[in-house]
Amino acid sequence: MKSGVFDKKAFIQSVRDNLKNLYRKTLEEADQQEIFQAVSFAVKDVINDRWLATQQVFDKEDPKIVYYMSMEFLMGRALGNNLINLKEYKEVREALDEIGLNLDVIEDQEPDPALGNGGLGRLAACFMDSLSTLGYAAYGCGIRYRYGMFKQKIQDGFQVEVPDNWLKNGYPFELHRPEYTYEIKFGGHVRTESREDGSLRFVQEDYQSVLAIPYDMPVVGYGNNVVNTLMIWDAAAKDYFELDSFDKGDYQKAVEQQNLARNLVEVLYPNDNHVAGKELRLKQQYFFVSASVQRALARYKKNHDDIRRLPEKVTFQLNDTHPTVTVAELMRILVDEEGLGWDEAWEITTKTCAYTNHTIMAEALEKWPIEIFQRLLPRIYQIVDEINRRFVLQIQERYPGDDGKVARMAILYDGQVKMAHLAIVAGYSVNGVARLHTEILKNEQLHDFYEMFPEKFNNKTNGITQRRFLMHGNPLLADWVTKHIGDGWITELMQLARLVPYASDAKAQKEFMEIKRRNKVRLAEYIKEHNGIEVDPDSIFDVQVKRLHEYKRQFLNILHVMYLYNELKANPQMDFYPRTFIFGAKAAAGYRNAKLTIKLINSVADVINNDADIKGKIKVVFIEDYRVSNAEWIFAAADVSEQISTASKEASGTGNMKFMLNGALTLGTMDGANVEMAEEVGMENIFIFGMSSEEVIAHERNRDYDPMQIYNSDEGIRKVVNQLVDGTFSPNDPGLFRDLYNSLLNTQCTQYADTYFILKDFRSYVDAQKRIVEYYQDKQAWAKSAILNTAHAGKFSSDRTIQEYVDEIWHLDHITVPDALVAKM
Ligand code: B1H
Repeated sequence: MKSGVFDKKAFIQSVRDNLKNLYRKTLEEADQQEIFQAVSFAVKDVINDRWLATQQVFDKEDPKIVYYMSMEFLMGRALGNNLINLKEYKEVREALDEIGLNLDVIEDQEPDPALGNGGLGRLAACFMDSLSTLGYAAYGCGIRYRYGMFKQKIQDGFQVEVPDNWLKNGYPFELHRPEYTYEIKFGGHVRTESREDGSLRFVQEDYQSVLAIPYDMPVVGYGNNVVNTLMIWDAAAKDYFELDSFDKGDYQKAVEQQNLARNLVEVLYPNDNHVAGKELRLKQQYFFVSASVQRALARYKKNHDDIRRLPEKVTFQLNDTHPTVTVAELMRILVDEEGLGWDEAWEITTKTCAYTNHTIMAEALEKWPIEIFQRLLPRIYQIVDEINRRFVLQIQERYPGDDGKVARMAILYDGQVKMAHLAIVAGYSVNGVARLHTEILKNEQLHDFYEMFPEKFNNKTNGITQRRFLMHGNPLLADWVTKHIGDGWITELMQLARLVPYASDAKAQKEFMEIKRRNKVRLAEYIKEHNGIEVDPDSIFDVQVKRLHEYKRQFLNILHVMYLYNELKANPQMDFYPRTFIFGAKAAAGYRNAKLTIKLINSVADVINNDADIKGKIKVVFIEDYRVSNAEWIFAAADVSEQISTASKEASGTGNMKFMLNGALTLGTMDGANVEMAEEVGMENIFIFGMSSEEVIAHERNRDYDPMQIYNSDEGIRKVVNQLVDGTFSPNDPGLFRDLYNSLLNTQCTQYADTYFILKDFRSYVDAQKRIVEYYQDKQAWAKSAILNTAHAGKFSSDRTIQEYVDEIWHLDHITVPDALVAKM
């Protein structure tokens, strides 16, 4: 199909043709899934013209390319987003409407591609959107997991994990590219031989190999014809066909290789901010890294004959330490295959790789046992060993006699490979993801490295794409914004500041809150349909949706709900504004306290929602299977955004930004990007509570926090804590929540009682909650603050973040794809 002005008739014809070719069906015979497929193929046809044209521009202009290396890409549904970015959303909706089809229903047929856990994976997806929209050449490099993030079912209040078979019906937006297949080698041993010139050659032998086969997915830029590529790798056995021959000596090996290929890309590890440390995970890492680096270098070598100039055209951004073997794989190829000397190869590598840190949580730091690492990746291990040897010499030269430095900084130490150290030593840039986080990295966690390489450290505060999280998720508000300030915000979110004058305008306030109400009704209907719970759209929607983790303190939130309930029970006549507490969260399958917290939320919900005494003034809802697609609706409907992590623990957060953009008021700690949000919106329009990161860090250092003191002296707190074990919320099994109780008070059970300072921050949280309900009842004040939140969300566009990466780290060339080129396809 031709580009340019969208042709309704041609589009519908394309849908009909697709139905005929795919299913031999007419429009009338097809079911909704088939229609989704047919519509998607029609959209892909439009995309492919732009995709081809973009590739032609790449070939002609030879721009520098960023390879965004990530174990996770939490893309969410593509159909609606692609239509938005093609600027065809409304037109396609109308065209489908004319033949009796509803785009909402069709969009709802698409599985959520959930190849990621939470913030880290979703950030990668937002970055891809912004890279295309800003016109930069980029490849996202990852794994095509057969099963993505599990589907969550709630049974009897407990989380049950169900496999996410997202490829079941075939995924229309992926393109199989077997012509870019590469071989990946695991295990065996390294033989050293001499070359004629006397130099050494390293050959891996007796290895097992798998084939890496890429699937490409288009990433459409907004209204600019640019289509970048997400390349995700599938695995296949190499000697598949040789399996038939029993007489072949290597039968056993062939079987093993087949199993390896089968297991490798089977499933995403469902951990957020926590490493599993499983051997298969390391295999996954090397698998996609090796394949991606090979494809990147093949592309480079097609147009360039001097490998020394690689850093001028290629940069690898490491999304956390998970793809850090990139460094060693690049060294291997440069030294072993390109025949460069170590120093030359190191010079290139250290100008090509850059590292983003996403967390300070100790349990998320990747350290591999040397035994596993060496056995699985013998040649890569030799290279890491040499990098480490040279780095240790450098430390000793800089800090003579300081063994502590070596112990703290070496890449190989205590029988472990420390991936963050490798990434920092080899990277030309090390960045944190919010200002506070970067400062903590420099002053605490990575202080030794900061002292040695201050020039590498920089901050890139995270962002989100407004195309998905406002335009697609909240069309009513998007149209309202456009009505007031035009549509420039879609690609320049700072323009939202032009809404500021409307914040004090009575008519604008009324319209804004009316839109919020309609979005609350939309969510209430979703909740009714999926949870069977009635919620009142005129109550305050107080929302916490994010991965379940102790540091994010969903526990604090639900303890406060219990506290409010106690107050209301004790005094049913009290003045009480109706509140709906909405939760959504997946817990890692093996994370016991997290799963128990889900059960607690559901148990509290059962008791409160069914207690006639309180007349429905408090409702508690746990939304099942929180994911990108329902998140868009949830953000749009929130009044209060709960961002209540223990200060210093949440590196940035990005959900916080999505709520802000949609006009919710934040109730949060001074943590992560909340700090910068407060700065943008002003302290009058945000509700901050709790300890500062300095206070938290000081208590951790001094180990002087005693939750028992608080428990003993505060009756209200004591009551809710006791209710965890007195059967109030689990009459049939009063001991059910004992572990949560212990996590607060019992040093026998956890290393430190109340590790995340829940009791310490409790009173301050209660107080902030009080302030926020009072404020809500001043309709005008609230509406003004809500509009100001949207108006000041401009900084938090991932477009701004990506532009900073480009200007300060990647130095990419801007590209344009002219309409005329697209039309020629
Ligand atoms: C974030 C992770 C993470 N930080 C290990 N770290 C994982 C660590 O599977 N693993 O091993 C998976 C994920 N995820 C998040 O990144 C931070 O907690 C957020 O604060 C931040 O906003 C987000 C994006 O930078």
